[in-house]
Amino acid sequence: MDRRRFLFAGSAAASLGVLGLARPGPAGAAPAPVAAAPRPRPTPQQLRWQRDELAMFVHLTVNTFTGKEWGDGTESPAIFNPRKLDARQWARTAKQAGFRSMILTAKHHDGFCLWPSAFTEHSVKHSPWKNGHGDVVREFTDACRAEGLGAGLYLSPWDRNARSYGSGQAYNDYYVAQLTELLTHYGRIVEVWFDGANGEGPNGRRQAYDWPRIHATVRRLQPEAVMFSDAGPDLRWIGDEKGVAGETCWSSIDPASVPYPGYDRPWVGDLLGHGDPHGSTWRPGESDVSIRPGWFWHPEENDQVRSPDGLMELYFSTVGRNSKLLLNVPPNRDGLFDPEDIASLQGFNAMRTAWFAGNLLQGGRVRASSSDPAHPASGVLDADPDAYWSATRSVRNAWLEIELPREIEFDTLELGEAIALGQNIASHRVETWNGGAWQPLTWGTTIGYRKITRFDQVRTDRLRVLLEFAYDTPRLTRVAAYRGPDRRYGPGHDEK
Ligand code: FUL
Repeated sequence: MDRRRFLFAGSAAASLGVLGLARPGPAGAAPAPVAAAPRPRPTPQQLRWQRDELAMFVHLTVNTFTGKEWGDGTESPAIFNPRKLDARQWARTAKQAGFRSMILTAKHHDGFCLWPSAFTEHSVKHSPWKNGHGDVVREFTDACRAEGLGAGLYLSPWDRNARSYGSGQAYNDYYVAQLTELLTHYGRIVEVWFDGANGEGPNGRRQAYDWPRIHATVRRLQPEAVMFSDAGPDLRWIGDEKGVAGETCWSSIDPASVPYPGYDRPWVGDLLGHGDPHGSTWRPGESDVSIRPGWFWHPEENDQVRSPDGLMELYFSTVGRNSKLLLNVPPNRDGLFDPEDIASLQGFNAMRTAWFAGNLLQGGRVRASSSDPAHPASGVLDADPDAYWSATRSVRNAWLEIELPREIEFDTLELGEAIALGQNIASHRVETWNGGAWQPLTWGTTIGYRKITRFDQVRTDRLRVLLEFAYDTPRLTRVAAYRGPDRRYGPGHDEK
C-alpha cells in the first residue's frame, strides 16, 4: 500500500469501529454500539526475538560443493566434505558482530541432512566428512551455546530426495520424525524456520504439508521456540529477500490473509511487508537476506560480499523499520566463513556501535501533552526498554517535547514504541525549533519496535514528536538522536 492509500484506509477506519465508535446502521436505524477488540500483543518469546535485532543464517549443504543454489536431490553424499568445518568460528564471528542467534539449514530442498538422521540414508553419515561420523547440527548447536547465542534450525519442507515426498501422510510422517529428532537431540532451539518453497519431488508430485501437525510438534517439543514462515504462526516473512521491510510496518496481521507458507498471490509480498493495523494476530516480520548474491557459498561471488556500509543500509531498512535482520553468511567448502565476510561483519559492528553510541537527547527536559502518572514522559530517555512514557489511556493523539540545555547536531533519529503493550501509532511527525518557529524534520507512519530515520545534519535545542493518530494509547519507550559518520542523506524522511 502506498502512503496515500494507507492514510486513507487509516482515517476511514478511524471514523468507524476501531475506535469503538458506533458504525452507521441501515438508513433510519439507530447505530449499534461496537466494542473495540483488544489489540494484539507479543508473547514473551516474540518480544525477546525482536529485541535481539540481529540473527545470522547459515546456508550449508551439497550446494556448497556443486555451486548450485537449489540441489535436485540426486547429489551424492560423497561430495560433502567441509574438511576444516569449525562452527565455533561461525558463532564467534556472529557474537563479535553483535548477533544474538544463528539458524542453520539442517536440510535444504535437496534433502541432504546435516545430521545423521535415522530416517534417511541421504545425510552426513554417508559423506567422507569425519568418515561419516560427523554431525553438523551437533557442532552448530554446541558452538551457539558456547558463545551464548540462541540456536535455530531450518528444515526444508520441500524435499527433492525423499521418495515419499508428494504422497501425503507418509511424507508428513517422515518430516515430523526428522523435526522430532532435531527438537529432541540438540537442547533448546530458539527458532524453527519453515521455508515456503513447495516444488515437485522425485516423483513429480507436490506435497500437501500437514501444518497443524507440524506446528503442534514444535509447540509440544520446544514450547519456547518461535516458528517462522510466510504464514507464521509466530513470525512472518517480510515478503522479499532483499532486506527491505515496508516503510509502514505493522507487527499485526490478519492470519486469513496469507493462510499457509508458499501461498503465492500477487499481493502477498506487499501485504507481508506492511502487515495490517487491524490484524488480530501479533506476527512480526523477519527480513532474510544474504551477505552475498547467493544463499550458498560460490567462489565467483567472493568479490561481491556486502560492505559494512551495505550492511548498515540493511540494518536501517529492517531493524530500523520494525523488522528483524536475519543475515545469511554461507560457509565455504572448508566449512569456514571467508575472511571477506568476517571483515565486513566486523566493520558493520564497529560502525553500528559508533553510530548508536550515545543518545544526544540525554539530559533534556521532556514534557508531554498528557501522561499516565505511572509512566511519565522521562521514560523515553531511559535506556531500559521496559521504561516508557504513556499518554493518558485511550487518547488517539499526543505530543512530546524535549528541551535541551544546549544545542546539538544530529542526523539520525530513533523512535521506539512500547511494543510489549502492542503497536498502536499509525502516523507521526517530528519537528525542530529554529529559534522562531517549528520546522518539519521527519514524518512517517508506523513506529513499532524501532523507527530510525536519517537526514542531513540539523542543529537545535528543542525537538517535538507529534503522534498524530494512534489506534489505541500512544506509548513510547525511546526518543533518541545520534550523529552518524559524516555523510549527506538528502530529504528528511525515510526514503525507500
Ligand atoms: C528460499 C529458498 O528457496 C532459498 O534457497 C533460501 O533457503 C531462502 C532463505 O529461502 O525460499
